[in-house]
Amino acid sequence: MDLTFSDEQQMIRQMAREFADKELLPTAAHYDETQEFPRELWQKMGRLGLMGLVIPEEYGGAGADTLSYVLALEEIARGNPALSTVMSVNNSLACYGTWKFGTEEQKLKYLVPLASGEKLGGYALSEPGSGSDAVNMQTSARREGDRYLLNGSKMFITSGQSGHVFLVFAVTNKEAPKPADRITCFIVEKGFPGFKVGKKLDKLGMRASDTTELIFEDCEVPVENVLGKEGAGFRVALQLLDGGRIGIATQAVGIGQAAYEFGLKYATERQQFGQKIFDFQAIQFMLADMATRLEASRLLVHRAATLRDAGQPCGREASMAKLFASETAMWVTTKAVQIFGGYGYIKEYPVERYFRDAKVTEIYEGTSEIQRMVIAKSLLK
Ligand code: COS
Repeated sequence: MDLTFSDEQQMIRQMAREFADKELLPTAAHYDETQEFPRELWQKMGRLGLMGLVIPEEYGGAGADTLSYVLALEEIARGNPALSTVMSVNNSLACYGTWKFGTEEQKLKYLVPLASGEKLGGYALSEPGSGSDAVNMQTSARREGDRYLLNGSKMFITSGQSGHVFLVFAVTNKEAPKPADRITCFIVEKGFPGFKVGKKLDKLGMRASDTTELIFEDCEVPVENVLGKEGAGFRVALQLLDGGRIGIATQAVGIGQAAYEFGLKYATERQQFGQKIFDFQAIQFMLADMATRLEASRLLVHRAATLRDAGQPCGREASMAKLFASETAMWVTTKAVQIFGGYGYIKEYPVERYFRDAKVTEIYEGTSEIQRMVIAKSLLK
């Protein structure tokens, strides 16, 4: 029983759950195998309002709250984790960033199509030489008249191939004494002259979501496409990651939940030594720990989302949720593979895929080590 959720929140979760059961679970293995982006499924998600859940309806979104968003995102992650990456990046970073920091013109031009699912958005912060140390980026932007010229490259960009619009961070003033003041955020369309998509990366997991390098060679970006103020880009990046990390934590819960459910079902079917393996206490204890750790992760996610809905700072809680939920997802999927034994190690069964998909939740939008740094820093405040 969900005593804490409103009717609307439960309705949104139910809608996402039905979509995941009907359309995502049966097809996820296929898209993992082919590494093909499920364009039609993404379009359906757009029509269901899942690509701009917290964005007001006047800007093409569903006008829901963050708690509804995480309830829906968990279901999508359970069905197809790669599509939950696409959903999370579009919602938490591209849409939320344009809504929070954009001008009215930027919202009408970019947010409306991104939130309604007509176009797909991405977030380009990391570079080949700067991941955790994001402020040390090399991509530069120099102003020439009414445009900026961007030069450099971005790495590990979700939806690099299938996406249309990206929030790109670049150094505009490398002399600024504080490194954070050197960076500006730009809204960059794929069609802008000098924008090139690099090679698609062959990943361990999340294979239905394309990840690429982006290359900028005197890429022409109009001055009206600066998002927020010049020199404020690094703060924009970190503020967006606070929300993004709630999304990744949610995704980790969905991945873990799927692996747990498959493990539980298998344990009640598989016979060894003349009984169901669930009847062995070793397996029961594994499943009990899996269920408990998942519930704890979920509560951390819901707490971070609730704080955000209340307009309170939630950076620390987002980092705690991401740290705990991603390490839980890795632990739970490892146990799920163990319950399946040899069958857990082959592609005919889904748990090896969730195990592979889980790993990146400990890495992207801030590694577990970065989350611990953020949390540790907050302890002294
Ligand atoms: N929201 C808004 N502003 C923030 C912020 C947040 N969550 N965190 C820090 N800031 C501000 C700081 O207040 C500071 O501004 P002032 O100088 O005006 O006070 C500025 O940003 C820079 O802060 P600082 O230099 O202290 O950086 P931090 O120590 O806060 O952050 C880490 C350093 C390493 C934690 C940060 O760079 C980080 O999160 N790195 C990981 C990046 C990442 O997740 N990469 C993956 C990319 S997406 S796949």
